[in-house]
Amino acid sequence: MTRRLSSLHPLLTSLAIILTVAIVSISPLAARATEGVSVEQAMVRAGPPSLSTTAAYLTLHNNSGKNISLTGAHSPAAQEASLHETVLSDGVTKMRPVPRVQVAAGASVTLSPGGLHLMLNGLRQPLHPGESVEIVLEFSDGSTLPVHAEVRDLRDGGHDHEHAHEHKHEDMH
Ligand SMILES: [Cu+2]
Repeated sequence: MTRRLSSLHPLLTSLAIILTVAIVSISPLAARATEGVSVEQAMVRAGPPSLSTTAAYLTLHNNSGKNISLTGAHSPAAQEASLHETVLSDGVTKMRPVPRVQVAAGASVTLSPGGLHLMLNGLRQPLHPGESVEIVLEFSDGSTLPVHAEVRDLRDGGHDHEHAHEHKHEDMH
């Protein structure tokens, strides 16, 4: 897959360090549909209108006989999407880019608050609870899988780590 640096929106300059590591092509791939992989519980975190970055969560089921990896995503709702992981390091919650998330044959992997997630950077419009956001998942075999994620207000359900995570996105330089 060709990886290239797209022009960065000024609001995203603080995320440049992340993006240079975890850049994902924003060009939709003319790829075949993913076979044998299903998605459940796809959701996107709602936020205030000023929010330019948010996270998406979902559960992947690999019903096929082959291992496959989620390698990225794109969405019409955001300028960029990338795979991230929230980790606790020396008592501080940080997030870091993840190049791929393997889903072994017959296995399931959940992207959830406080762990693996999809970052949506450069939101094109505010996301309101109840709306649906299309996210196209990209896999290691070159296939893609479009999913519809429901926008949910997850702020009240988050714990301290997740709040720290949200702030980290805003404060990262
Ligand atoms: Cu993140």
